[in-house]
Amino acid sequence: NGHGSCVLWFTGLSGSGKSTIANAVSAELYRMGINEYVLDGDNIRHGLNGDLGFSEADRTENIRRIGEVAKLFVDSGTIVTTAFISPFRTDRDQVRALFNEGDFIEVFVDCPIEECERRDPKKLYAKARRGEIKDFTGIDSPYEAPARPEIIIRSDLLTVEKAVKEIIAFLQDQNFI
Ligand code: GGZ
Repeated sequence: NGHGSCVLWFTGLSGSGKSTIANAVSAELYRMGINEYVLDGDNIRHGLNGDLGFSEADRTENIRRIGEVAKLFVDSGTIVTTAFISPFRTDRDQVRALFNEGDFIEVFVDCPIEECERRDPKKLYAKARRGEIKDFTGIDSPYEAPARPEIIIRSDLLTVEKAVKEIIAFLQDQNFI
């Protein structure tokens, strides 16, 4: 139906709003009649990557597999959105290298950790602070912010609607839709 395919690769801290914004973008693409799909923890970490935890090596393998799956979706003509912390720059860059120039769109959901921790929807930051979760991103495991993301969403300053508009405008500007 006459649109291009690409991956919108969301990256950011737990609680930054990646999944919320990714799902809202996908819902809007669906309304526009575009083939879209969301990869997130619900359909990947519980299934394909159910054998992986949160060590550095497991996160790297998590992201590698998700990159390969995203590539299959892009090959099938789908606009795929992914919502994973993907904390390591080299892992994200290796995924980028799987795609044609321009087809990997890194969306940095930039939210100060203080705000993520204040939201703490699943009370995971509180658990990490109490030492009940080890290797929690931003607490005792690193997050490497992208150096040159295609899109930066300050999710503490923008509504979800405004974030969606900005991302859809980017896709239109790049002639994907
Ligand atoms: C970070 C963790 C951890 C640790 C469980 N560190 O807010 P959430 O719950 O829904 O999102 C987090 C999710 C992160 O999984 P990802 O696959 O996105 O991570 S990565 O890209 O780094 O592989 C959080 C939950 O899993 N969670 N333990 N230790 N987040």
